[in-house]
Amino acid sequence: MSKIIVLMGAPGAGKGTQARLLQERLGLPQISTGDMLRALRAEDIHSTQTSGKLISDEVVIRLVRERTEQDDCKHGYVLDGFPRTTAQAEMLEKLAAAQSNELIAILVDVPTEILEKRLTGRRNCPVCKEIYNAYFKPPRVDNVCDHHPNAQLERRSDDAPEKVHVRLQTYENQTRPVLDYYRDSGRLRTIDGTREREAIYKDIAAILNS
Ligand code: G5P
Ligand code: MG
Repeated sequence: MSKIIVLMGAPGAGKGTQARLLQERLGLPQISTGDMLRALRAEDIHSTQTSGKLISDEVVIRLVRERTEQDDCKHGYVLDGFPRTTAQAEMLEKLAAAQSNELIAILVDVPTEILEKRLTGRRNCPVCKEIYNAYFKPPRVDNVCDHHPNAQLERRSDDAPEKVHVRLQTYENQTRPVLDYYRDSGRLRTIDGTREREAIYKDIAAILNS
């Protein structure tokens, strides 16, 4: 039975960082609804993302359904940033059943005070998508990717301090109930997300092997 790994966690918890490692090392495709929505380059979606609020369930559910039908998802996949509402979680149950996939939810747990610095300090390489942090993981040369000397790092529009606040609140109001849902059905594993990324990866790999 293939696995659907649902990486849960507040904005800035490290879902994207860990999903990228799982993709590189285990070959499991990373399905990041945030990245997919940004790639659409649609003005209304972009402005909602920038505001820190959620895109409609209908749009996001359609994206996930279409993406998971592709061949590379046959042997499982990693969801990063989905589900974020109870309606999305219900849709995922149906999808998992139809695909005969087992679902494991892993919460990468990080306190709010740390999240704020992680988000406002975050910078991404536009070429390889490597994630840096001005405070915790700066590139060797200021604002330039270590792997792409011609690439200036970019900052997400929703990483501005006032947007970060809205995102954290949206998470509390709309995504917390999803955590409760997985916890109540005995499928939520929680790991301490305040450590180094390799230590966190090790815990995730151990959960997947158990
Ligand atoms: P996204 O794109 O899903 P968020 O807000 O959930 O955005 P975000 O900000 O992408 O989540 P992350 O992926 O959890 O955070 O974290 P990350 O990028 O890997 O790491 C964040 C920072 O922490 C970086 O600076 C990194 O260096 C540092 N860091 C990472 N790991 C570690 C570690 O182990 N140790 C240390 N010390 N530091 C670390 O969603 C964006 C928007 O898209 C829409 C919404 O509008 C949303 O606001 N959207 C959806 N709308 C509706 N439904 C959905 N399902 C939607 N999905 C996206
Ligand atoms: Mg992310």
